[in-house]
Amino acid sequence: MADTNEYAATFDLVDSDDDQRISAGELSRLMEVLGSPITAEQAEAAVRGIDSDGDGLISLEEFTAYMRSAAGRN
Ligand SMILES: [Ca+2]
Ligand SMILES: [Ca+2]
Repeated sequence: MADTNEYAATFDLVDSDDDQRISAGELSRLMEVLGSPITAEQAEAAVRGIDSDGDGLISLEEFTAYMRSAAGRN
């Protein structure tokens, strides 16, 4: 069982325009839906923290790496 697929389902939910990248805007919409709205600055900072290749967007690969390290922390 590849846990990439488990994260891919979450990734697809967040990626509302289906371009296979999560933008700061999509992240900010997600947080609003989850009931914890964040500012555009906070969303951009969060994307920067997850974006390892510096293109300003979160790919599934970057998202998976982030979720794995976040899961390993607790
Ligand atoms: Ca997207
Ligand atoms: Ca990236």
